[in-house]
Amino acid sequence: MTRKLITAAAQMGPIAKSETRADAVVRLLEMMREAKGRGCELVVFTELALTTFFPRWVIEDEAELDSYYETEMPSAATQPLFDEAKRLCIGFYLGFAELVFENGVKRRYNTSVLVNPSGQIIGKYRKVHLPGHAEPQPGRAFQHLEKRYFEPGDLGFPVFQGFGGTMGMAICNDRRWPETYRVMGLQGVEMIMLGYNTPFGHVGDQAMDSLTLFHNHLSMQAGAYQNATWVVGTAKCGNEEGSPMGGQSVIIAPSGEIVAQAVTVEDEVITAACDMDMGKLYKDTIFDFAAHRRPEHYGLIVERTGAIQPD
Ligand code: CDV
Repeated sequence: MTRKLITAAAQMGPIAKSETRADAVVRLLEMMREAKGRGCELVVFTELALTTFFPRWVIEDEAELDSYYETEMPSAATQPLFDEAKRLCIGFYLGFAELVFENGVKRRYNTSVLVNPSGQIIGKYRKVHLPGHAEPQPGRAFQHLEKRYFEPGDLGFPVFQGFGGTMGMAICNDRRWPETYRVMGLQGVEMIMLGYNTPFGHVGDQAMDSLTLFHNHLSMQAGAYQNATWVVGTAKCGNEEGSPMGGQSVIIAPSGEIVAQAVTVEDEVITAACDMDMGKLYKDTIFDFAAHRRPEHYGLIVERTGAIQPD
């Protein structure tokens, strides 16, 4: 019997600065219900799904900055998502800005949680690869100040047992780094869920920026194939406060093939019946890590070429 996980990526159009969390939650609930209506057991929301993408601005006022973060999950504003998930018996991945006090120190993370169909959090991840800058860059229409507003995640890349499989999480820029997938691949991951906010024109080089959507898919398809895992990539997209962001949310099979793709830059639910056993074929053959990976030789090659230092 195959393990089928009917999965949705709930792409989100822009969230205006003036929109409240309650407004965002209403939109997320609508997509959750649509996903359930299409038979889904899991819906993957995006990165920072509750507010506008605030790292595009310099925010000097601490109280204003804090207002973008969640200090508890669920909170009064997000509890309806948990209640509806339980009522509908559907799980979800949700990205949000997290503010915690640890030993009296204020810490900020770009975080996601995995919630099971009983409405319980079964996994938490904090974004490791933070793009952009800590200081505002002159001449940019929009800043990208993730390094200012978050610290790198301190939870590693754990996997979680749930939804009949081995589940992993990543957030946006993580998807460009092979380590993200490989660390979870080495733990036998079968589905990686990730949300992203990818502004066009981020690099400022026209040729590179014109490849934004290509690179989006390239990274996720390679990560899926090379680690024999499903990847669900969910965008926040469209023109948000004047900053255009890429869409093309996707569900990618362990073969590296895209099996569902969004066609708008608005709220849009895409779905796929994911065979969680599909990765096994790849894990048992071309990507049988035990048989074919040679980590003990990687250092030797590095030392001989002198190209880079081994970790
Ligand atoms: N939110 C992100 O991590 N965005 C980055 C952009 C800035 C390059 C991304 O990798 O899509």
